Amino acid sequence: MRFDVLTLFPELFSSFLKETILGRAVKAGVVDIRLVNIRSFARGRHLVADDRPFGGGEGMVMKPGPISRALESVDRTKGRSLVVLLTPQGRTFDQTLAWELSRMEQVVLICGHYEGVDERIRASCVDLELSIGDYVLSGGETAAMVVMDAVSRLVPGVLGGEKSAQEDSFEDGLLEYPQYTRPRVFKNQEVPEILLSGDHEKIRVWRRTASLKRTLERRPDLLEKAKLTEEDKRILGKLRKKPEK
Ligand code: 9D3
Repeated sequence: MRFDVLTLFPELFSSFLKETILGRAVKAGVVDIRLVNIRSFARGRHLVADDRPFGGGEGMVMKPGPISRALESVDRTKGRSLVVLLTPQGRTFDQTLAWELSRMEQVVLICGHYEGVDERIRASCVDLELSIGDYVLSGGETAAMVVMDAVSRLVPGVLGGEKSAQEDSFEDGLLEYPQYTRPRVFKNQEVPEILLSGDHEKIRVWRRTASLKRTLERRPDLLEKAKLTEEDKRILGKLRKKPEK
């Protein structure tokens, strides 16, 4: 899997790439990340990459030329490749999209900044526009990190394989059950007795029930798309009748 990140601020990525799982995946050669500085494709003595909006208004817009030339500098001849523009107007990124992107050989991420990118880039070069959620960021760089983090851990060989990624919360569409470690008592709160019992079947049912309860209480919207077994449906029925349990 290869990511090409087009940005005006490549330095923002350095600690992210050094300190995360992604950094390890890069070292292991499973993921390749190339940072392309858009500014180095700008022209003139001042390498200007942004300009005032036609029609007037606040802020600056990223010029199409530098982004277009940066994109042309990226080798896109080696397999399935997708050009993604990170923008507040995009489709909201989620785990389903993360799986789809993980099946690409190459994802080119264009990070906008200022008020955004000249519309003609979107129209002529972009395959997919992505937002990471309904809040205002100052640019696409942090969004690109979010996308690379979520996608790369699904690539076989990154996290210890697809298997562990599949076991995660959101893969069955439910929230995770609560986790505990030592000590057994912390600030007067005890670890649920059942987790110390050694009865693996009881623990499994307790955890599944806790997952379903949390999802019902906090994210009932997730239950509509969740992969539920007959056992889950039975547990949910009980929880809906006795929500205090
Ligand atoms: C406050 C400025 N806005 C109103 C005129 C428009 C605006 C322009 C550029 C708002 C945010 C941005 C920068 N954001 C991104 O590039 C971005 C983003 C985001 O802000 N939220 C969620 N996902 C993404 S992906 C890229």
